[in-house]
Amino acid sequence: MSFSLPKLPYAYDSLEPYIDSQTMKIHYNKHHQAYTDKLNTSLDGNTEYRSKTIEALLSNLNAVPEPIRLAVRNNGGVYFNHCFFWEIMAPKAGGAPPAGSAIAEAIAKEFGSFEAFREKFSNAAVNHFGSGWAWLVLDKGKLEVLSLPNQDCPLSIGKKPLLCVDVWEHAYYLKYQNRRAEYVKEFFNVINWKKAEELYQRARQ
Ligand code: MN3
Repeated sequence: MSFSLPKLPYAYDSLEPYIDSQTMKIHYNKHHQAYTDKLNTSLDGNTEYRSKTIEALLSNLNAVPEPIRLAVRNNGGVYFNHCFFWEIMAPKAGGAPPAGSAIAEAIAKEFGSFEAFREKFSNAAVNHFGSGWAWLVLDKGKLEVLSLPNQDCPLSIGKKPLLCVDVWEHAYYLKYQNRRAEYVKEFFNVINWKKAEELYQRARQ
């Protein structure tokens, strides 16, 4: 058993023009593949951990032997984050979550409106210093927007991920160069709210 690159749920060019085909190809085939390989390598001496789910590993890092804990946190976190990121985007998606959906109602309740949420999430992504990710998570039944540095994953701090955007430069530089704010604005055109709704329904149980 080992961790493998998940199947991309759409074609490389299907998130155009918001996420370009070349970025998708490199991000998925090169970056995510390399993270997957590193995760497996970091478990070479502890192969029993390869049969656990990545969620189980990241949710309980203290159960991972100390000598490989940091490597699992980093390589496992970045492996999971990318698996999650591909799923939370979709072609012909984006906009606001469907009216009446549980996540739409929760967003309105927590942030006041979808627009207020969009602003908060976008600010978290744009203003995050250096590499990392912005997230919408469920924490003890409450929605929260946060950003985490580098490879860190909300599962490792007890929060349930519902949405994320990768703000490492490799995620946007080919198309947007230094214009992270424009990338984040366009990201809203590819958010898979159907998936986010499924995750929210599961997370709040
Ligand atoms: Mn990335």
